[in-house]
Amino acid sequence: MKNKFYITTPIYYPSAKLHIGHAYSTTVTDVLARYKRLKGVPTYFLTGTDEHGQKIQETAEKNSKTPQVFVDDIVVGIKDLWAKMHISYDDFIRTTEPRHEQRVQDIFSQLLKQGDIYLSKYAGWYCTYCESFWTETQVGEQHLCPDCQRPVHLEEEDAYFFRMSKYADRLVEYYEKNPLFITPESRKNEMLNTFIKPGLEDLCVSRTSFTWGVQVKEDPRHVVYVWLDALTNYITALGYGTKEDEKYQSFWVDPESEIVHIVGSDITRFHVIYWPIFLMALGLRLPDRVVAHGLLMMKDGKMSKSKGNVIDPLPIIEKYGVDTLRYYIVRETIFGSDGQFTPEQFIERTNIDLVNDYGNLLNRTLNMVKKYFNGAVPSKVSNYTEFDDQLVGLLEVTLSQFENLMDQLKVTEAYMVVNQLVSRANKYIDESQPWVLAKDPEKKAQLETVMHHLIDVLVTATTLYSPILVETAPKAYYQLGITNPPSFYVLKKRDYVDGLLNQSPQPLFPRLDPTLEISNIQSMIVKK
Ligand code: ME8
Repeated sequence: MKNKFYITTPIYYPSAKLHIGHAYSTTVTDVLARYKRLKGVPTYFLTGTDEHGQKIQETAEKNSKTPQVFVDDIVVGIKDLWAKMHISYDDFIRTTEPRHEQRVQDIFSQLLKQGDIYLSKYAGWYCTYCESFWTETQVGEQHLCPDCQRPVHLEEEDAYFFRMSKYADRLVEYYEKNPLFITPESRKNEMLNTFIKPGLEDLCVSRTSFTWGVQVKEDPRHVVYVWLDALTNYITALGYGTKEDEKYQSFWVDPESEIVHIVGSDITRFHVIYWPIFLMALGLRLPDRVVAHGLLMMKDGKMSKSKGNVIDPLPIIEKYGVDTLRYYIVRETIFGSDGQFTPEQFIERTNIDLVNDYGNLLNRTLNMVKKYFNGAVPSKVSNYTEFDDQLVGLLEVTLSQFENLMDQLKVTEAYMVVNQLVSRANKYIDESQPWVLAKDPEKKAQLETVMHHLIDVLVTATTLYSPILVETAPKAYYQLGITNPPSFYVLKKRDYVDGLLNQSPQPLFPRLDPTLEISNIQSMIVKK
């Protein structure tokens, strides 16, 4: 296991307000970054915005703003959303910042000089919305963009190209030597079969039909086409190519740093083909992992502003709290698969996992510790029953399984393991029947054991949930009497429980009334 961690989200287009899909990638990335910090691993978390391109230029014009003013306004909203969602990024890169633009110009110059980039003509089917050229086969007889299904049009212009094919063999070799580079596995096969085996086409890396981009120094009619501009953010943000490049040295160059890009399945191709090839051409190290997660759909298909079925995260957060949304994002859909957002599932997930299981366990336990022991948690004790043994055994297993799964970036599965521990502890209360033990003075030690183990489970669950439940975990720690939340290391040693004094129990999550809340959430869907 490497001893440093660099994790990134895609940099989003500030062409409109972000929706729950963008919040999805950013939240999962945040949870992974917080988990690594909990383990004491030096971590750097980057997010940002991809601000150039024809679509932004056109949208700004429609709004009677200059592109810069237009993106500045949107970015304020994006940063506000991330603040409300407690996204703990270390840096927010904007591709219009000089620290990025200057490096993109240098990179373009280097690649041009060394012959990887050449001038030619581009003719192809172009989708303005996706800013992508497509081949004849991809657009089909109806000439529709394979991504967004909008009509495409033929375009020809002078353009610079990157010689992709030159690096194809080295790329395949990298895939073979690094089996975890692309996950899930199915995406790797898709890349190999759809794009690489048929022969990698050279990539257009400049445009002359619009001006909102990084200018090519050697040929100022051209601006750098978005993907070469966008992908390089992952190194320019660290200070690549400057004198102040400590972060770049530490988190990119150092082989002890694990580099992970979290992306949606819609942009996997750019991250696992073009990005590693650009890096090879620049003679730089390649990332360790590109994790392609699935897309969150609505009942009527893909979420899109033009369809009018987008969920804005803000009203959800305001009404139900940020932790409920963060938890739903991580837990509802297996990370990697496509998912569907429905109000019904959102409410059910909240009520079952957070209200009934975790919240209730805390409440029941603290009420009993208060009633039987005046709020003071009984200190370490011996086991009396098979249920004690089973719970303690499960607690140990949970810690190691959780760590193992999180380190493999299997976030949803990792939290399923925590849920199982919490459910088991609720069952343990029913099996141990503390209210019966409390009636018999001879069973006092046994009752102490039960309370001790329950608190142990609660501290563990709270700590493991803490990367997700950023607002609730401090409240739970307070009620548990913990002033210094344990690190993952302390948790594994399990030497924090003695002598805690619990505070009065307060419900962590209010139960949601399905009939009321389903229509409430439905009214939050942003119509056209
Ligand atoms: O593609 N479900 O930006 P973008 C889950 N600027 N995730 C979703 C989603 C959904 N329904 N919709 C969007 C771009 N996302 C480029 C990226 S990176 C160098 C440049 C998330 O604003 C998901 O991560 O269109 C997807 O890949 C990304 O937002 C696309 O964001």
